[in-house]
Amino acid sequence: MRQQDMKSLTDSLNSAVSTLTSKLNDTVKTQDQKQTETERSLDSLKSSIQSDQQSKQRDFESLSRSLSVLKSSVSDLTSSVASLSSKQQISEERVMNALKELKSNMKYKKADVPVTCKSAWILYKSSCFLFSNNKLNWAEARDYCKAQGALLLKIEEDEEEWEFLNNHTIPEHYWVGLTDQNTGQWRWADDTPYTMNKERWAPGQPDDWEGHGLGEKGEDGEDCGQFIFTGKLNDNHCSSKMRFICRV
Ligand SMILES: [Ca+2]
Ligand SMILES: [Ca+2]
Repeated sequence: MRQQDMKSLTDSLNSAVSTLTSKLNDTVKTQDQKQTETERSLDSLKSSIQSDQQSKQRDFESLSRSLSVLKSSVSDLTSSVASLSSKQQISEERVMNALKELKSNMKYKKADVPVTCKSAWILYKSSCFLFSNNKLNWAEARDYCKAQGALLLKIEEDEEEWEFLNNHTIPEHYWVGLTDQNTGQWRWADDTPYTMNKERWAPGQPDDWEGHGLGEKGEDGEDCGQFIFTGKLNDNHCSSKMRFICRV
């Protein structure tokens, strides 16, 4: 090869290398630019994502706070409702108690209505008693009480009442509403049967004694009940005149 040709080839090669180098440089530059752009874009995206996340976090926190406030409100409301319900229950109980008391009072007053006794009559356990000063035979005494809208004394089986009667009769004699005149069986003046209780009678009574000679033929016995001075019962002749007890 000739020298001139060599030089020309070298120049041509050099030029080609230079062109290639320049192109390579351009390519690298472009690549760098692209990379930079990509990095920027990535940064921007990151920042955007970060910002979005932060915003979401803020939203979440705000929402959490709202929820907490709401929970507290619901709790307050529940407690208020419970308190109100309890108060209502207390009110209802009070009303019911007041009503019960009122009913009981009304009942008590109703049971207590016949409390007034005519003058000279004595109130005892919702009955009125008249211990007479005048003396009548048994039938007259029975009729007198009846005319007063009352009954010749019928005695309840009640120890306290027995004491009350004793306190007002001893040591006087009083007719009570007992007779065996018509049937031979002891009965009250309202014709209800009497259940014998010997403890209430004087010893040995009733004895239907005939020795006093008060009766007419066949009527000598004793068929009417009385309190004697000891406060015990005795059968006496019905024509005897003595005090008596009416009850209404
Ligand atoms: Ca008799
Ligand atoms: Ca007798």
